[in-house]
Formats: sequence, structure tokens, C-alpha cells
Amino acid sequence: MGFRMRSITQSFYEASCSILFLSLLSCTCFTSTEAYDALDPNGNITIKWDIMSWTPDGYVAVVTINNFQQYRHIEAPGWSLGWTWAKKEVIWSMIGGQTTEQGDCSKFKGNIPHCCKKDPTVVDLLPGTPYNQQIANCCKGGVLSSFVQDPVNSVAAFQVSVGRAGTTNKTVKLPKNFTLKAPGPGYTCGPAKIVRPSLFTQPDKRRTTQALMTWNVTCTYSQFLAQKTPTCCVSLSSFYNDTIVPCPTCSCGCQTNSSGSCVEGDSPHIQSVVPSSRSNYAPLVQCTSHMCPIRIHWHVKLNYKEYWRVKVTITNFNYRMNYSQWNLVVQHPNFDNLTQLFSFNYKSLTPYGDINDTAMLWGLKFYNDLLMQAGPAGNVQSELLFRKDASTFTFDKGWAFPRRIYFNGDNCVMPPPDAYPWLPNAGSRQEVPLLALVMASLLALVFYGYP
Ligand SMILES: *[C@@H]1O[C@H](CO)[C@@H](O)[C@H](O)[C@H]1NC(C)=O
Ligand SMILES: *[C@@H]1O[C@H](CO)[C@@H](O)[C@H](O)[C@H]1NC(C)=O
Ligand SMILES: *[C@@H]1O[C@H](CO)[C@@H](O)[C@H](O)[C@H]1NC(C)=O
Ligand SMILES: *[C@@H]1O[C@H](CO)[C@@H](O)[C@H](O)[C@H]1NC(C)=O
Ligand SMILES: *[C@@H]1O[C@H](CO)[C@@H](O)[C@H](O)[C@H]1NC(C)=O
Ligand SMILES: *[C@@H]1O[C@H](CO)[C@@H](O)[C@H](O)[C@H]1NC(C)=O
Ligand SMILES: *[C@@H]1O[C@H](CO)[C@@H](O)[C@H](O)[C@H]1NC(C)=O
Ligand SMILES: *[C@@H]1O[C@H](CO)[C@@H](O)[C@H](O)[C@H]1NC(C)=O
Ligand SMILES: CC(=O)N[C@H]1CO[C@H](CO)[C@@H](O)[C@@H]1O
Repeated sequence: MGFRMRSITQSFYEASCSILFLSLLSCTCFTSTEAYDALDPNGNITIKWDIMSWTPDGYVAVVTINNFQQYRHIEAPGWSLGWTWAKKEVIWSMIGGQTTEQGDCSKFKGNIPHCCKKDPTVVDLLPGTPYNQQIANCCKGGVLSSFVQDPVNSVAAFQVSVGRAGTTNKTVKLPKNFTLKAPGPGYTCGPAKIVRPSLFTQPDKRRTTQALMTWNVTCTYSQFLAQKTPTCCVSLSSFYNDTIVPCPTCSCGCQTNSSGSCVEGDSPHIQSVVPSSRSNYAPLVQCTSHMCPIRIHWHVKLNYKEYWRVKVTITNFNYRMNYSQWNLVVQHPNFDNLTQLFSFNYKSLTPYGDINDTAMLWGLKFYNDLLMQAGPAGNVQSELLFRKDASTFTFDKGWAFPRRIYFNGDNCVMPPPDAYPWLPNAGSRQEVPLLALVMASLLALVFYGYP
């Protein structure tokens, strides 16, 4: 129990401190800036290079990108991977991927390389690529699922034939300065490290082959580096109080009078306002006080003798996005006794070993795994049934509300704890939990400290 308190408040404190830090710098409030992800502390994307054969002037390698993050995925328009060659290497050819620029190959006669740049950037090929240009796990348009949601599709790969490189494991120089964009900033990659050569088992499991040489690069995500404005917010209500606590005003931005900043929900001309082009990924949101593309509403719905029930609704206010494979991560102490869950998938995440207070929720395939663009169909809902643990359960002091919520890996802006719906005649004699105190005071600073 002592450990639980410490880990939660500590990471909350870190987050809030960096919020304050960033706010001072740029006056953008509500930006969550954790240097690492407290709910997925070991999450990373690992890039592995396996040299499969030597060629007269280099090697052929299969590059595999594994998303080991529990809930963060890479959406369209997808990842791009860059690096800097250590010597004068060129890429003769690629399968399952391509560089975005060829660069200056004017020195070559006859065979022209695929890419002559010192710092190539590789992107995935699109679905529907001819079979002779595919390799296993390629050609998904750069989309990478999270590890929990779809482990099979959390892997990407391409093959690269490198020339003017070393031709033995002693003369090959590892590429440097790896960058992973998803597609914007956020990931930091470490240096390539030579590891034990990968083993490949044949499909009939009767023979195992091995790479001639293997190196790994590990990339981790930081919301601080991504410098994104928040993309989601949380609103709250309960059966025991008529107050609906809305998302904090300007959670994701403020309404301005400049045309085009948002679209009125009842506008008869939405179709003419919303460009049909798929090339623009910037959100175009319905006008709201919070201006978030996504709102999560947590309603404490019913109280039974031994159970209590919550309804969760995710609403899409973005006219430009159907969120495929969306996911939610919710932290609440009663997740250790979640008894039933309707119409969502569920997996408990235990970032701190024995502390079972975090759940990942996502849609059922072909039923509600696609969160439709803003409009009448732009929401998904679920109900959660928790078994009460007599020693901890209470409706008092906002206990029944979530401690934090992520949508697609982004921390959602919560209302300040002192605005939570009260239990009528709340017992003021009861001790205020330490966490609530810490959160209240830090949040008070964040939410009210700046104009
Ligand atoms: C990357 O993530 C995997 C899975 O969580 C973990 O086993 C591995 O140790 C991590 N690698 C690094 C370098 O943190
Ligand atoms: C290298 O990356 C692969 C995943 O691509 C992983 O299975 C392996 O454990 C990593 N090796 C080391 C030493 O981290
Ligand atoms: C290179 O290959 C030799 C055997 O051919 C092996 O002993 C050595 O460990 C390899 N070195 C690396 C860095 O893989
Ligand atoms: C790697 O990137 C850093 C910063 O972008 C740069 O200073 C350095 O020169 C680069 N190294 C190489 C080998 O390109
Ligand atoms: C926007 O315009 C309306 C009148 O059209 C005005 O009342 C309101 O104050 C303006 N808001 C801002 C933020 O400028
Ligand atoms: C979302 O999906 C619907 C139905 O498939 C489609 O009509 C609509 O154009 C899509 N919206 C976006 C922004 O891709
Ligand atoms: C956490 O609690 C839930 C609900 O009792 C249970 O289904 C799940 O297996 C638990 N997870 C772990 C890692 O103990
Ligand atoms: C409901 O909660 C609000 C705080 O959000 C509080 O101001 C109000 O007094 C509460 N209503 C009742 C009936 O307790
Ligand atoms: C009824 C029930 O399942 N209670 C469990 C709630 O969670 C705690 C902590 O994991 C268990 O100790 C209880 O047995």
C-alpha cells in the first residue's frame, strides 16, 4: 500500500512539475510532459537489423520494427525511420519499403542505387504492393498496432541491400543517429548495439538458421518531446449528484473567432466545410468549450449492495478522423475487482508489478473498434461492473472517478478534483487521502495559476 501511494503520487508529481515547467516557458497549460510513460515504463520500439547474406560490396539485411509498447500505436500516415551511414554506404535496392528521396547518385554508371543519401529516410509501402516487392510484415502503410491490441500487426519489416559497406562482421560499421517519426516527433532512439545473432526457425520447425550479424536499436516515446497539445479530456457525472462536471474549458485549445478553427455541430454545411481529402490529418473539431477531438465521459451509474456500475462513453468531435483500433487506458483502484465489462475488450496492465489498478480497454473487432468521425455515430460506450472491497470502497471525495485516462496513449485532461460531483452531505470528518491532497494542490496551481 505504501508503495502504491508513492509510485502514483511520485509520477503525478513529475508530470505536474513538467507541466508547470512547460507552462512557464510557453504559456500553454494542460500539456502533459512525462519524460517516460508511468503506465508503460518498459514500453519501447525496437529496431533490429539482421544481416542475412554478404554481397560482393556489402550485405543484405532485414530490418524489423517491433512495437513493444502496451497501448501506444502508430496511425496513418505511419512511421518513418532515418539514420546516418557511418561510411559511404549506398542502398542498391529495397523490398517492402522505400527511401523518401534518392539523393545524388550522379557518380554511378550502369546500375543506379535506390538511394545515395548519407542520411536516408525509409517509409513503409502501401497495402496492395505487388507481391514481388513484399516481404513478411511489410506494406501496411506505416501503421503499427500496439502490442496488447494486436501483437501480430505490431511488427513491421523491410529488406535493404547495402553497397560500399563492410563484407564481414568485423568491417561492417553500424549506422548512427537513428530517428523514428510517428509521423511527428516524440521518439528518441539509442545507439545501435551488436547483439546475439537472431535465430530463425523454419515453418516446419525442423531446422533453425541464424543471422550472420545482428544489431538492435531501442526507441522510447516521450510526450514532452512530442510537444503535442492534449487531444482528449474527461467529463464526470454520477447518479448521486445532478452536476455534470464538464471537461475543463480550453483543455485542447480555445475557440477563436477566426473562421475554420472549429465547426458548429448543427451546421447544415458540414459536408462542404469538411474536406474529403485524406491528406490532411490535422483535426477539424466541432466547436465546444474544451475543443478536444475526443471526450471521455465517466458516469457513476448504479450502486448495488456488493457492486457498483460505471458507464464510459467516448465521443469523437473530430470530423476528419475515424479512429481505427482506438484504445483507452484507465487507472482506478477498483480495477483489481472488475467483475464484468460490456462490449469492450479488456486487459489489466500492471506497470508496478503487484499493483492492479490500471486497465486497457479497446473495441471489439467489427463491432466498435472503429470510432466514427464526429456526428451521430461518433461515439462508443461500455459499462463496467466493479465488486466493492469494503475496506476501500466509498462514493465520497470523488473516489469513484478515475485517477487518469489515456486515449491512444495520450494523457487526457481531467477536471480538477475539487470540482468532482459531491456526495450529498459528504462526511467532512473523514480524512482526505494524501493523494487527493497532493493532486488538488498541484492541479490548483496548474489550472488556476495562469490566465
Ligand atoms: C523493450 O521492451 C521490451 C518489452 O517490454 C523489454 O523486454 C526490453 O527490455 C525493452 N528494451 C529496452 C532496451 O528497454
Ligand atoms: C533485439 O531485438 C529483438 C526484437 O526485435 C529482441 O527480441 C531481442 O531480445 C533484442 N536483443 C537484445 C539483446 O536486446
Ligand atoms: C564475427 O564472426 C566470428 C566467427 O566468424 C564470431 O566469432 C564473432 O563473434 C563475430 N562477431 C560479431 C561482432 O558478431
Ligand atoms: C547525429 O545527430 C546529431 C544531432 O542531430 C549531430 O550533431 C551529429 O553530427 C550527428 N552525427 C552524425 C554521424 O551524423
Ligand atoms: C467572438 O465574436 C463574438 C461576436 O461575434 C464576441 O461576442 C466574442 O467576444 C468574440 N470572442 C473572441 C474570443 O474574440
Ligand atoms: C469514416 O468512415 C465512413 C464510413 O466508412 C466514411 O464515409 C467517411 O468518409 C470516413 N471519414 C473519414 C474522415 O475518413
Ligand atoms: C487484476 O484484477 C482483475 C479483476 O479481478 C483480474 O481479472 C486480473 O487478472 C488481475 N490482473 C493481475 C495481473 O493480477
Ligand atoms: C454536487 O457536486 C457539486 C460539486 O461538483 C456541489 O457543488 C453540489 O453541492 C453537489 N450537490 C449536492 C446536492 O450535494
Ligand atoms: C471480492 C473480491 O474479489 N475481492 C478482491 C478484491 O481485490 C483484492 C485485492 O486484489 C482482493 O484481496 C480481494 O479478494
